[in-house]
Amino acid sequence: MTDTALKPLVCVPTYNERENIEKLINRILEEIPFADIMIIDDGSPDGTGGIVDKIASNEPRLHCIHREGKQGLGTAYIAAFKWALERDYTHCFEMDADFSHDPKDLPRLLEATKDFDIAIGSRFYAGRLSIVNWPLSRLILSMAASLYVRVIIGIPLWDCTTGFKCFRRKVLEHLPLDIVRSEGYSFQIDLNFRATRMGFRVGEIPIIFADRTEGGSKMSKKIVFEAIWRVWQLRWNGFMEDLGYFFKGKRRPMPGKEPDHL
Ligand SMILES: Nc1nc2c(ncn2[C@@H]2O[C@H](COP(=O)(O)OP(=O)(O)OP(=O)(O)O)[C@@H](O)[C@H]2O)c(=O)[nH]1
Ligand SMILES: [Mg+2]
Repeated sequence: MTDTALKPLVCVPTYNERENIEKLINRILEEIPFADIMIIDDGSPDGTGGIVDKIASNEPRLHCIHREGKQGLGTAYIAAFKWALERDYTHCFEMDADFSHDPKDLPRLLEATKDFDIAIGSRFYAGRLSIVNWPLSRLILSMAASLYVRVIIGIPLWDCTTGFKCFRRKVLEHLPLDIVRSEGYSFQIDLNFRATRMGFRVGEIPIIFADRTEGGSKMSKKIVFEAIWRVWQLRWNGFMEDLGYFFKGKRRPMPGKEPDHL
């Protein structure tokens, strides 16, 4: 897809990714040269932010938000989305810096937003695994998380926690970014839940996901526990919202049924 009317922003949160960042920036710009990149660095002690600034001084497509201290993925993405909404970007990607997400898939996800409002890179679409090198424990955790989310809040997605996504601008304009508080896995679940309830079409595009080879994981027990209880909070919020619709005699938008209602 090389439509000149498209102006995507690839948002990449970083914390200690010095081994990956330069290579990743180059690969993204190779695959999707008409996109800009926004790195959101939380004061990485390994100097990732400084490396980005150095590259950005000669690369106008590269931008960086520097934040003080590790503040989590959720607020990092929200800062980047708000920055994009103040400008004329047509799409925003979410992407990890550790090469788990292949830059080659960026054009495929963008293409998929012709049919969907959010295209998500799915690691186990229709039950088919496409994961390279991941420890069995991580695989089970991720699949179990998606099943748990499907059962409790009923999002019709195979992979609810993936962090490789492309949003059409319209979605970000309507999501209540100021009230989303989720940080890790639950940030992905939260946005998927809110977007599907608003009637946006969320589509899964199979991708091959590889474990990181450089740098260390930031996955923690805190992130897992946050996801477990946040799902119940989302379900409760959804229930209260439905009660509101019921008493007002209104119908809430059906996922994918009224894509142009907003
Ligand atoms: N800005 C910012 N980036 C973060 C933070 N935590 C993680 N990241 C980045 O978010 C992306 C995903 O983090 P990972 O450590 O790969 O976490 P993960 O993918 O859940 O775990 P692994 O499978 O072990 O890699 C990477 O680009 C990280 O550098 C944070 O608190 N702030
Ligand atoms: Mg990772």
